[in-house]
Amino acid sequence: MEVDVSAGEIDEVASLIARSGCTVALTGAGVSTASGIPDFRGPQGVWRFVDPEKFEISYFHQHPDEVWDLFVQYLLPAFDVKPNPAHYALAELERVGKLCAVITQNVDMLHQAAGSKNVVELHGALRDAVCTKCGMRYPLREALKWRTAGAPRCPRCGGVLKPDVVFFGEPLPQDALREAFMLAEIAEVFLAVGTSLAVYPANQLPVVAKKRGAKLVIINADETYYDFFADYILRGRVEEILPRLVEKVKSILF
Ligand code: CNA
Repeated sequence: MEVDVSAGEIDEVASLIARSGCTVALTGAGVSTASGIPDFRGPQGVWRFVDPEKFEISYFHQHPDEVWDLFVQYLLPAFDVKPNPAHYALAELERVGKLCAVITQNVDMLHQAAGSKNVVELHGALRDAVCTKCGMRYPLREALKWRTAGAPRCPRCGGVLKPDVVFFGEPLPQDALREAFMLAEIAEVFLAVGTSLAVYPANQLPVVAKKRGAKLVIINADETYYDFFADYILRGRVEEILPRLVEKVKSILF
């Protein structure tokens, strides 16, 4: 992995952002690896250890106890982690009026913890657990207390609870999806940050943005599925690149 993005590349992208009326960021699991949450497809990602099929919604319904155990093992660390410089840099970019929104595929809520206000959560969040039978919602932390092993059950009807995140094969929350595509349409600069851009339909957002005239900037440690489509590729660690980029934007503005 190359980590040395040149000052010239940072300057060019910073000046685009400083001049743009609306920059939008799409983030993925790579934004949170520096906080200690593994991604899915990176070199140390969860797919090295777990068959992705186990995060299919049909698999969850057949084997809820096994999936909850995996979930606790791999995604629960997300409860006790803190935002890293990448999250803080995006929050700062919004604070200085140069980021319209963060659209995130992450479920860890770290953008909000870092101070970002306009966050669109495309794949749900580790906030609630929802009953698959009666639809009742409970704070996920509470639900975890009721569980010894396997899946927690609904105290009201005994149904299996499901973490309120989007599994493969499930529809995305419609409001979030609509808002995300609307943002992609109005973006003048679109940053795809810490995402492999493998997952549909999130990976169509940069395509829509670019077709509508936005400059597409990909910031990621490894190649992504849409590198061929980008105007700029900043290859390296987001927690290093984003703070540099945002400092440069501020130095242009103020
Ligand atoms: P992904 O497919 O795992 O891709 C992550 C990308 O980030 C990879 O290309 C990595 O090379 C890259 N990467 C990892 N660390 C860094 C870093 N420090 N700096 C720069 N690049 C880095 O994940 P996507 O987000 O693209 O896929 C979408 C899935 C992942 C969504 O459904 C998420 O819910 C899911 N996910 C979320 C979390 C989270 O909430 N933190 C964790 C794991 C998976």
